[in-house]
Amino acid sequence: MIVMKDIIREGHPTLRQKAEEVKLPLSAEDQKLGEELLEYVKNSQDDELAEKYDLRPGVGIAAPQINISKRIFALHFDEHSGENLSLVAVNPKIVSHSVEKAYLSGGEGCLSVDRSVPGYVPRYARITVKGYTLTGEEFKTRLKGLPAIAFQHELDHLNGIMFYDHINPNDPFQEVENASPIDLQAETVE
Ligand code: SB7
Ligand code: NI
Repeated sequence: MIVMKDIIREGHPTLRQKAEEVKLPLSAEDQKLGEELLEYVKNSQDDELAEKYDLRPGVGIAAPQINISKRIFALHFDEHSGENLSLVAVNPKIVSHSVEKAYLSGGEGCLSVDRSVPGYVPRYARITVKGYTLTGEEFKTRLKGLPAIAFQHELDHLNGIMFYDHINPNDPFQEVENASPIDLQAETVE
């Protein structure tokens, strides 16, 4: 089971590497990795388990964050979030995207970043994505709203990119051209 001490933090070189493609069909080891990533995000969103194991809540986690430089991540939104998405993505890709952008008005956080970095993180508002599931089947789906933002945050981890790389350093809250804010009740999404 993944816990906070397994998660590497900014400054660790793995977070800046481009992760390796996963070989298909998935090895038993890579399948287990995907299952563990999904288990982490699910557990971290369960108040009791999060408290018991001292897990910081997150909607997603990518393999490089546990120092495994492979192209695999998990995303999970529980029923209460109003979203309905739970997936492990293997070798994920964005195949097309909107011109329009979106950003979370409260900014983004990251399990690998132990500080708050305020500012707008411009993302594509809508994306069509492709990848493989844990059982090696190809998937293709369209995402918008928070799931689209989260998918891009995780995909960035596979390419060595941190969310704050996208924040305008001179004016973190500068209006983003062609973008709609996404207002969530929660201040900062992690
Ligand atoms: C979308 C996704 C996240 C934060 C903000 C917007 C994921 C945060 C957890 N992670 O650090 C996963 O990489
Ligand atoms: Ni992150």
